[in-house]
Amino acid sequence: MMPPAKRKSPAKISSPGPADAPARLPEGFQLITGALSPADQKALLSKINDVILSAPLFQPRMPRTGQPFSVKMTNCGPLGWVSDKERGYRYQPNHLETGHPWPPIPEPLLDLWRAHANCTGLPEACLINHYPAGAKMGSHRDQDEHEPRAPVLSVSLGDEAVFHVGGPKRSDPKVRVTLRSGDVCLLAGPSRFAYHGIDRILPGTSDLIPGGGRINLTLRRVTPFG
Ligand SMILES: O=C(O)CCC(=O)C(=O)O
Ligand SMILES: [Mn+2]
Repeated sequence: MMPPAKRKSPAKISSPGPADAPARLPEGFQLITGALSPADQKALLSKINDVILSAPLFQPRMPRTGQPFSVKMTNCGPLGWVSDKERGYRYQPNHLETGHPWPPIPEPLLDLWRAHANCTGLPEACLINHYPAGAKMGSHRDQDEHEPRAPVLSVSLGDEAVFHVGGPKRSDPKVRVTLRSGDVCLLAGPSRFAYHGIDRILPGTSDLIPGGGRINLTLRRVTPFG
């Protein structure tokens, strides 16, 4: 007979979770696999490349320490999310380096928002993250926005990524999901302020982006509706 299994103490980050309580996707989190066809992904990537030509990717830095992120970022929309050593995390209407207003959000992204966000009003910011192989994004909550009724809608393009999502506390159990090119996910309802991040990129899993890598687009409403 097998000896009784030893009870493990719950890990801080666990996938799928302690043996007696498998972690579940948080309520309100939605993953829409294959939301964009390969042709739609190509068309969207071309529009994002146009955005990057007028609003170049920049290297964000952590508040206070000035440590660089491993992803580069830019934005489109009336507001863009930036971070630097001196002033920290914030939204602002101008590019961090050029000082120019961010270009408009491409229409296909607004169509995705209208189709899936399930809320009145439009997003004001689209953060564009570029992940080369080896880049990651630590666990965090998107909490610089002031309209909790609006979800964060995220679009993945290029190489696959291992995404984790947990609950409102950093110590809540986390579930890992592979995000593939063309997938859309939503942090909505109770999951809107859940901890989440990117553990790693899986190089060579997509040929959408010449030279590889991943682009993630997150649509956000920043100011309250109405
Ligand atoms: O790259 C992703 O899928 C997540 C990005 C993210 O969480 C963010 O930009 O706040
Ligand atoms: Mn986030």
